[in-house]
Amino acid sequence: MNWCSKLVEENSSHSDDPTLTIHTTTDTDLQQSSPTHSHTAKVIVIGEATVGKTSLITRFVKGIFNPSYILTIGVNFYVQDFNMTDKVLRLVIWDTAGQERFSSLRQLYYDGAKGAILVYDKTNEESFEKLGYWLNEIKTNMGDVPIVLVGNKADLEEIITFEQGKQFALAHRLTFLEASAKTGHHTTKIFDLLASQVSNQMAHPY
Ligand SMILES: Nc1nc2c(ncn2[C@@H]2O[C@H](COP(=O)(O)OP(=O)(O)OP(=O)(O)O)[C@@H](O)[C@H]2O)c(=O)[nH]1
Ligand SMILES: [Mg+2]
Repeated sequence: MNWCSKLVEENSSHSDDPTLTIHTTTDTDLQQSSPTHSHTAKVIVIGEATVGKTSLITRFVKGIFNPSYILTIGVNFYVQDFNMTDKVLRLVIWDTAGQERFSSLRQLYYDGAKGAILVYDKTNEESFEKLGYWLNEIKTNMGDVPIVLVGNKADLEEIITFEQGKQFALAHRLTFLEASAKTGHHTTKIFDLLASQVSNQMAHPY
């Protein structure tokens, strides 16, 4: 499966709520980018603050890594097209804020989402222990959607082992990958897998 590497565009549009900054893509940009796309689905990237959600997305869509921490305020979103065998699937990827102060926006994150990337940080035990909480949030608010579990920061000395991540994934029937936004390890694969699972689910919803 290939994916179109072009990030369509990230424009800012501000709502009245100062905590909610949504980066949007104009209709014209979308049409110019891929007039043939046949399906669109919203997916979310979720998990504790600082686990690397924004870094994984920007590594994937822009091919860059920023070592500084710039917290996500509210939500950002990105658009990416995936060439499936029979169609082009457009994923609108919502980059959510992990910090607790943005929890009032959570419902907005979940509404209408068709899949999730659930991220923890291999060097941060608490981010792994909170996975059950996030999984419950996803299942309660989104139902039985495809979920890819990602143990990020695989380039650093680990606290959470591959085996621990795998056991959690097996217990909850999740797809599992370890990745590094810094080196790019598995970053494309994460999104390809989710796109493929979302596409299958859309074709066979029951
Ligand atoms: N070494 C290393 N650092 C990483 C990796 N991914 C992210 N980081 C760093 O971890 C910090 C937090 O990354 P972000 O991507 O901003 O984290 P986030 O999950 O989006 O955080 P919130 O927006 O607050 O929810 C930044 O300093 C990143 O540079 C990685 O794979 N390896
Ligand atoms: Mg972020």
